[in-house]
Amino acid sequence: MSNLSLLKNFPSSFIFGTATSSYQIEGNKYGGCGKSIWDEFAQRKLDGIDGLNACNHYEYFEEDIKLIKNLGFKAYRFSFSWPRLFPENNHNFNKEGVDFYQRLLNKILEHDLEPFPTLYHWDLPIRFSDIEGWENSDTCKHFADFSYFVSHQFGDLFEKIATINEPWCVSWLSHYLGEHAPGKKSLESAVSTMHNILLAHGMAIEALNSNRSHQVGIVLNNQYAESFDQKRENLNATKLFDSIHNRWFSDAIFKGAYPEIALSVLEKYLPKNYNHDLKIISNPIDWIGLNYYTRSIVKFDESENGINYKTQRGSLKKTDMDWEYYPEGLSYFIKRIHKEYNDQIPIYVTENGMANDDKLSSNGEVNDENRIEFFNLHLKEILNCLNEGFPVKGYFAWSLLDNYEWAFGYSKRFGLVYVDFDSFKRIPKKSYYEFSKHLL
Ligand code: IFM
Repeated sequence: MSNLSLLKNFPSSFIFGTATSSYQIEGNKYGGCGKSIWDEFAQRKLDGIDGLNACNHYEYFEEDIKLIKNLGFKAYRFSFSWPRLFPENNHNFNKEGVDFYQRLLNKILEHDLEPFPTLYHWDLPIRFSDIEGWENSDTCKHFADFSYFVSHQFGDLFEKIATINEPWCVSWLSHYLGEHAPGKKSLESAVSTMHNILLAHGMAIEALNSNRSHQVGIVLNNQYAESFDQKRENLNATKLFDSIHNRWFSDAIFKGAYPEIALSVLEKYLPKNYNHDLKIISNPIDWIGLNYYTRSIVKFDESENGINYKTQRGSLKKTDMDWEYYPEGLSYFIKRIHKEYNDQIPIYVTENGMANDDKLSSNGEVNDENRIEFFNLHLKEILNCLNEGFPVKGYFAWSLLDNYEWAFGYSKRFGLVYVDFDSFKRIPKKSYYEFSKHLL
């Protein structure tokens, strides 16, 4: 049986926290929240299973912050909901929404936790669909205004802030693979979004810092790319996958350029002035967030559009998402960021965790041994990185609560805390107690 006794070996300055996002937990039927692209996508593609109630964090947030404190954690990563703050249009803010985040931030600080807000975790207000959402660079300008607003309203209550959560999901997963809102399946749409979401990030840095000085970061989801075998065609396919999934975003942010191998296929869909935008995209950041979950096995697969690869799962132990446990990938990316991109940048593992088929037992407990094993394996990798001198500064478990897992609705449980979605009762799982046992 695994345990988390390795937690005692982390330096006291290391920040343990947990992460959530607005649409996944708040419940958009509360507090005057407006509709987002996810509400529309849920009606169209997910049989109406949406975030209307989610975990009702809007009403239960005080209990949730106490749960984080009682874990022994030091930080809370959450996101601001753009449609909650601007439900109707881009000019009139929702006072209830502003009050909510004010109360939330005050509660976080009252419990001596560090807030780690994110400006965008996928709930784009539905009105932007009229202008094709992130495919239109006007959305970037509106996002910069929104960023300024957040800094102006709440900027005295936090130091660090992330602009975008997982730009690959916002673009490729949502506009090429069609699995997330808005559910498009077009290479052209995906590439416009891959560029604009980064432009929005760069413009947000300027907007935030024009109000006051912040420590700004961005959160990238890196997925380890393993070639199916050593055949040249599969090795090349793996490089293409890596450059679209991972390097596109990190090269642009740190080097102000897109990787050649991805450009050879995607450049024709980029706007003419993309090199000019890359100067904004590569505005300096103060920290980088790394979300890490799994690896993909990559094979050559010829396609007319040049995306000549397909991915498959390997034979390693899997989570309830059918994602393989591959902890080695986490230290691989920590080292890669440090060695290939920026040896000064503080690295935060802003998400890591697993879906497990958790069941509430008759005595009211949730025994999620698998999750303890998963955390232990990944934390071991981080500890090794720390011992080798890599600047990893924090680790955020995904997630505090079981919540709305996007296209999977409420069927996948990622929480340290079990949620009964009818009564909103919160029940800490065994993994929760395992963290608190060693951290408190
Ligand atoms: O639930 C998501 C989260 O919103 C973004 N990162 C991955 C998590 C698990 O799929």
